[in-house]
Amino acid sequence: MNTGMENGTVGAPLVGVVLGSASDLDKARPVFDTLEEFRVPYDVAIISAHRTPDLVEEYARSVSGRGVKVVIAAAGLAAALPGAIAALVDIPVIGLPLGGGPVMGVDALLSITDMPPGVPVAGVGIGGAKNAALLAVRVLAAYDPCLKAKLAAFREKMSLDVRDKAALIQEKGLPVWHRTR
Ligand code: AIR
Repeated sequence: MNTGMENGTVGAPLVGVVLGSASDLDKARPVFDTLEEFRVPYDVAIISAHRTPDLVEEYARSVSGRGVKVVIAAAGLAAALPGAIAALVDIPVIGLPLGGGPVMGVDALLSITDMPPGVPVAGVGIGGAKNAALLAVRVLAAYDPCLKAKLAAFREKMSLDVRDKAALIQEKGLPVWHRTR
């Protein structure tokens, strides 16, 4: 667990990141990097829906009291974790299906997206760790003008990067399309 101070972000965690296993850590790394890029405080818990069901409930019961606004829950295989947490909280839960295993994460993807009506989990693609964090940032930015401005700057930089790459392709001699206005 961290308080947010250790990773360059300050304050009580706004995002709770939950991993189904310590073995998921590397695959979830872009979540931490992206939240840190936006200076969003988070903490991390390792909790398995199947191996530590008691911790799922305890964790879920703790989130609102701790001021957590969004949960990102990542798991591979039969990824029940995001849904199990969503069943117990009122805040948005973003499910991050992790690849690997016999069907390369399709099992986790379906476990996360095919929730019964009444218990929504927002899903990103298999291994979509960066997008999971960006989605959490978007949720928080709806209530935070400073974060909204950072998000706008991030999107602008992304757009400029695409144009710069197109310019590089042109330098290589390809007839690149240009907008007319
Ligand atoms: N997992 C753990 N408990 C329930 C599930 N679905 C997932 C973890 C990990 C995979 O099982 O999220 O992706 C393998 O975990 P381990 O600990 O055996 O490496």
